[in-house]
Amino acid sequence: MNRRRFLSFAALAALSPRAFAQETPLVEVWRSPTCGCCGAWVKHLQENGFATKVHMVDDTSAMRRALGIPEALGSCHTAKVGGYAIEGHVPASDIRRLLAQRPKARGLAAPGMPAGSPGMDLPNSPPYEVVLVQEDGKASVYARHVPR
Ligand SMILES: [Cu+2]
Repeated sequence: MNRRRFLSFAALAALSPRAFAQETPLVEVWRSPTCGCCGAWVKHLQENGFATKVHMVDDTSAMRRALGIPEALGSCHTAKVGGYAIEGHVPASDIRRLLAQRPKARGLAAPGMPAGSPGMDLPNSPPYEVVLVQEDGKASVYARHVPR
């Protein structure tokens, strides 16, 4: 192996575990056993290349509080990925953008259970917003989605 070839091989070897981790981040989800739409959201994540680990709990509010998501922005399930909180039916594409941009924030939330969001699939739903929960707990619009 010549020197240049060796260097590029070494660079690849150094990079690849990280690249792999970025491609299949693990999303830890807390949901209740009776929540059907929660299961549909987990399936949406899996279909979009996320690894998932689901914890069944009777009440997700304790985890929501622990992750710093205000109750007013709450939804039916709470999740954690790459040091961020993900509350509710946030689309996988928003989570990918969050992990790529890594803003200083607590995480993302789709407050309530917006019709037309992943796992809440309903045709002809009105647009809904995903918010960025900032470090001080305030929310700003992160993405606006128009369900098809
Ligand atoms: Cu739901």
